[in-house]
Amino acid sequence: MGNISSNISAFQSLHIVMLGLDSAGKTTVLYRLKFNEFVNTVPTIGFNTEKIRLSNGAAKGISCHFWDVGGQEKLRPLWKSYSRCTDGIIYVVDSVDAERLEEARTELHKVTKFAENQGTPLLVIANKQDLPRSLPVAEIERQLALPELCPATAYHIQPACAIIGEGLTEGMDKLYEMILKRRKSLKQKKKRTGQLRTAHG
Ligand SMILES: Nc1nc2c(ncn2[C@@H]2O[C@H](COP(=O)(O)OP(=O)(O)OP(=O)(O)O)[C@@H](O)[C@H]2O)c(=O)[nH]1
Ligand SMILES: [Mg+2]
Repeated sequence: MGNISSNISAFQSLHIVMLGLDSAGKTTVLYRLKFNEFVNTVPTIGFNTEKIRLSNGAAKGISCHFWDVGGQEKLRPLWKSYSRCTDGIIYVVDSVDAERLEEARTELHKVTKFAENQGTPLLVIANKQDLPRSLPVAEIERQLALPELCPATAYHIQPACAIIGEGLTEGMDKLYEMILKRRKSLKQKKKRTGQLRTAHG
């Protein structure tokens, strides 16, 4: 792929929305990426937003504008508007909370079905992998029914521990890769449509 950061201008920010049930670890991920250290959080009422220049991995130097929306049930109706026209969606899951995986699946499938989100690349973070009873990613992938998502939605599931930041660089690299791929294919599609229009006068 060459120098990955040359594909998106250093001045252009990617718009990323972070969703997931309450207590999954979204805000912990956000501040881990921002400060590269653990920050104690309180439940998010509304949203947090941060502009972050990624400092590691293949996406190093890329600027991202993150929107971290609260996951409590009463806040979930907000998810739709926050996920409109984003470059990527991060969906954080608590890998220990087996009882709420079905709820997490229902909410995730709702989000990816909004017309605006069809085809928006999805990074699922299987968080809290440091805890002894955490489920393996393959099991989480199955329980979230990720293979049943709309075929246009590229996804990657990443095991992680937001407390120490493990897995976050790999996850962001994959998301960035999927975003670039989607941009390229949308550009080619636009070009082909333009050529067809010219050919048919
Ligand atoms: N053991 C462990 N705990 C974590 C991890 N990530 C987050 N937590 C803890 O999980 C709790 C909830 O984390 P938050 O980041 O506030 O969760 P959230 O998804 O933002 O929750 P809402 O704002 O309510 O939607 C906090 O006590 C975090 O310290 C992790 O990787 N491992
Ligand atoms: Mg939060």
